[in-house]
Amino acid sequence: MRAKVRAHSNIALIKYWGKRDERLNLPAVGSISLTLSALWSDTTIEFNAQFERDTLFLNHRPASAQELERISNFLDLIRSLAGVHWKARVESENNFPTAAGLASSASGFAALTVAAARALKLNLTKRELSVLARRGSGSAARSIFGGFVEMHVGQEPDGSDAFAQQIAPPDHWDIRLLIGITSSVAKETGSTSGMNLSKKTSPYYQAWIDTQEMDLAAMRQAIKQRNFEQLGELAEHSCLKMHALALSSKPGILYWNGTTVEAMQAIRRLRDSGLPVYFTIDAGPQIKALCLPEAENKVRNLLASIPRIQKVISNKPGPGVRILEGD
Ligand code: 2P0
Repeated sequence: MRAKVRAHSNIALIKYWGKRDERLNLPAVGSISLTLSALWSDTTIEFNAQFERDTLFLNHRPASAQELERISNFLDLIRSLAGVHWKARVESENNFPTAAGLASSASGFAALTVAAARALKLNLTKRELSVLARRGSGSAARSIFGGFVEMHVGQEPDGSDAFAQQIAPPDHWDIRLLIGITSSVAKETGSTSGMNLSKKTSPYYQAWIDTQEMDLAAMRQAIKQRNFEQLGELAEHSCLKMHALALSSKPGILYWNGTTVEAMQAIRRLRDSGLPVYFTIDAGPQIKALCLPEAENKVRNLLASIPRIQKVISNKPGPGVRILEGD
């Protein structure tokens, strides 16, 4: 029983940071993201009665014991839904650098969820797949869908209403997100431990929770009305607010390097000259610039002119998960 699935990564425009339940991986806030056209994971899974244990290859290399344990625990959830005990062989490849703030867990867990469900012949809705993907990684729930996507915070203790949903399909609005790679070194503090520390120690945590709904409502409106200035201002604000939480944790978490800050300032200078361009940054040092198609070349040249930016990757709104092969 085998399947192969492609899932695209996503970047939050309104960020997720903090959990209300660690065991079920329930977010403390909703979030809104853009699925990315140029970054994806291809995941192949085979369940077989002959396999003695789960095995995992990431980008053609055997995974670490820690990575394997996370995947095995996640597969146990899907196996118990299907009433199957067979072990699996998983191969996953990203077409981009892993673990440096490029949301490899989002595309990886979304692809794994859909591949495993398909291979085990589970007939699940997109909403159910999203709930399941969330158990692997919060941001993965959003990568089930293409275009502009909202993750609902939910209220149920069992997490059944904490799922993602498409706000608008990719062709609703052609905006661009350019990623400037400032470093390909794995980050020191992962998102999960970072957000758990912020919840415990940041004096701003409650303010973050209290103001999120307002940002989500304004972002939904910006997307529906295709109001780029509103989208950009909100995305930059949510990014800085999330990083303020990280910085104000004890000990403080700083995801940026010098090049990240240089790029933030360069983007603001270009904006001051009259071009609508905004930044967002995840739990890592990469810079992401948001702009409209007519500004893409200027923004790409700007990022490429910053000496330590190694590579610029252009994205449009990308598609949702796709089954490439399935028995
Ligand atoms: C986001 N991030 O909304 C935020 C902004 C990073 C910065 O979701 O613990 O890997 O696996 O649920 O999904 C990255 O965190 O965290 C993330 P877990 P995840 O995209």
